[in-house]
Amino acid sequence: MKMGFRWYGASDDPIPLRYIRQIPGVTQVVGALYDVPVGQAWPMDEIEALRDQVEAAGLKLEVIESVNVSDDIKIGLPSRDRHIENYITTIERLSRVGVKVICYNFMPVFDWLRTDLHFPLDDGSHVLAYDRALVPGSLDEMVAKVRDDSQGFAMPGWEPERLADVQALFAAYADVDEAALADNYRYFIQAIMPACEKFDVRMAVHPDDPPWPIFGLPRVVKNIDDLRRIESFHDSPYNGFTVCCGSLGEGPDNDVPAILRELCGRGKVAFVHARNIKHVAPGVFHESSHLSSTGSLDMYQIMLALFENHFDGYVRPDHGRDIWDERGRPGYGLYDRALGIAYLNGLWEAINKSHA
Ligand code: CS2
Ligand code: MN
Repeated sequence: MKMGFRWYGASDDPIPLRYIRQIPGVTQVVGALYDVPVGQAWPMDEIEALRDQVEAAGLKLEVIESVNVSDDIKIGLPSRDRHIENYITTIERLSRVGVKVICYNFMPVFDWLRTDLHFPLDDGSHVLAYDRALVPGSLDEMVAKVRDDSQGFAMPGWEPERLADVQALFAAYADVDEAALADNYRYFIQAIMPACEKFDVRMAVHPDDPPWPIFGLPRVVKNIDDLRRIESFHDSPYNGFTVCCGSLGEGPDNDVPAILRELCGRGKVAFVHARNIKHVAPGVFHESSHLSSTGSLDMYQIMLALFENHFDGYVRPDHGRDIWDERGRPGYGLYDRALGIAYLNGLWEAINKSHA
C-alpha cells in the first residue's frame, strides 16, 4: 500500500507540501492541474512544474486526481473525438513524469453532491452531509449553495466557468439516459485504452457520489453491477477503479469490503479512498472521522480485504472533518486527514503483523 494525500497546488492549498511530508507513511501527493479547461490537453511545462515541486518536497506524483472527462464526451457530441485526442495527449504527457494512475469520474454535470458542507457533529467538529429532503429545487440554487458554503475555496468538480450556465448544460443531457451514458462511456474507454497500455497509465474511475441519480440525471458508477459493466468495456488492469469507500458506502446496499475483495481479486483496483460515513436514514448520511465506530463502515474489514488480496496500489484518506478550528477547504483540512492516515497505518501494521 502506498499512502498519499490530496493537494490542490501551491496557489490554492493552504497546506504546504512540507506538512504533508511530515505525516507518517505518506510518500505520494495526489495532485492535478486545476486551471486547464476540461477537454483541453494539459501543458507539459505545467505538468513538469508540478512534478518538480512535489519531488523537491521529498514526495512523489504518481496519482493524478482528476483528469476530468468533458461533458462533450459524456453527452456524445461530435466534438468528443477532439476531446478524446486531448485526453490521450494528457495521458502520454503524464506518463513522461512518472504518473501511474489517473482518477476520473463519469458523473453528468455535477461531481459529488452534498446539502451541507458544515454539518455539526456532537463533538463540535463539522463535516459534509447529505439529506435528500434538503436538495435545492433548482440547479442554480444548488450551484450557488456549494459556491457560498465553501469558505472561499474552489471545490473540485464545481468549476464556476463550466457551471456558469448550468441550465443549458443540463438541457444538453436531455437525450442522455442511462443506456446512452453507458454507451458514451464505453466509447471513451475503448478509445483511450491503447494509449493507457502503451504508456503504462492505469485509469481508475471514481464512483458516483452519492451513488444514485440526482436531478433526474443518469448515473452509471453506483454499485457492483455498474462496476462489472465498466470492466466489460475493456477487460484490462488499465481499465481500473478508484474504490471510494465513502461514496460507495453511501448506498446502503453496497457491501464495500465485498466489492474490494471481488475487484482486487481480479487486479482491477488501482486506487482507494479510505473514508467512513454514517447512515442516518434512507437518503440521509453524514461523513465522520475515519474510525470505524464513528461511522457505518468497518474500516478494519476494508483494510483486511486489501491486505488479503495483496493490494500494492495507492490509498489516500478522503474527506476529513473540520477540527481544531481549522478553516480549510471543506473535507480537505490537514488535521483530520492526517489523523485518518495515522489510523489507517495502525490498522495496516496490526493486520500485517498478525499475518506474519
Ligand atoms: C472527490 C471527488 O472530493 C471528492 O469527493 O472524491 O471530487 C473526486 O475527486 C472526483 O469525483 C474524481 O473525479
Ligand atoms: Mn472519494
